[in-house]
Amino acid sequence: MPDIPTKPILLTGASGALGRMLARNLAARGWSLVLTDIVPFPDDVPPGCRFVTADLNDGVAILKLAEGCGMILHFGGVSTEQPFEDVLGPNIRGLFHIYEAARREKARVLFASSNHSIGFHERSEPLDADCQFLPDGYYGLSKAYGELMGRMYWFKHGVENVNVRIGSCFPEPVDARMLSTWLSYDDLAELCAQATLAAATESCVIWGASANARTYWRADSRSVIGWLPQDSADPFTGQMQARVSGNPVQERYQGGGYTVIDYTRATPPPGPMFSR
Ligand code: 15L
Repeated sequence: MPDIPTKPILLTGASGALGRMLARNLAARGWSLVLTDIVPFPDDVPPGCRFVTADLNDGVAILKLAEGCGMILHFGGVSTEQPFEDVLGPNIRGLFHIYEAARREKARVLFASSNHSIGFHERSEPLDADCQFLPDGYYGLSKAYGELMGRMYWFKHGVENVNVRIGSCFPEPVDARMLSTWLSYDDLAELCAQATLAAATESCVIWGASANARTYWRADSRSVIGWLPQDSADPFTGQMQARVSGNPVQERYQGGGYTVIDYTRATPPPGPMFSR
């Protein structure tokens, strides 16, 4: 398996925390990257990369950026819970532009999905990647839509896609929930590299979490790309296990703090919605 892709990679959301880390990591492997974001790239552009400012709402700009690329690492768009109207353009229309570009270029897509597409599953309920979507807000709903769009483009147009349901990708876990959901930067970078280099992926879903003993998540398609996380939140258990919110709704569900944003129920539902 060659370890340098034959075609350049388009990385969206390049100016965000994960985009900057991936740009640095993948460029250091000698990869050629087209970086894009709606805001300027805050660092020096790494060797072998070029940066172009673009809005995901602009379909023509996205088609142009993707020209000649064999892979789109899609980290762009709204990355936290926001009002519906703010999510709509970047995450719904923008994703359509990404998939149309992939279709034209015969490129593969890695979609940075999120645990918030399934955030209203109970923490006590271990999930396989084929579980029901249970979004915990407009952001999570846009991620469920993104995964489904990938499925549609695979079956209808043969566009391969790897949907990474990211838990919490930060330099270190910062609370007790992240002892279950944490994904290290190195594990994410390796996942992106292997998703790019894999011979074939079809349309698949991988839990984006390191090897955490307290994980909520089980079976997924990681073997399709040969990815095995090397890091773990376990060494942070002592420091983090007492860092809980005290909010029973937040502590009940996998999506944590996102589940209680604009939460208006007087009483929570009785038990797990789906038993798997
Ligand atoms: C996400 O999807 C967000 O992008 C990130 O900022 C975190 O909030 C993360 O989920 C999480 O659930 O910890």
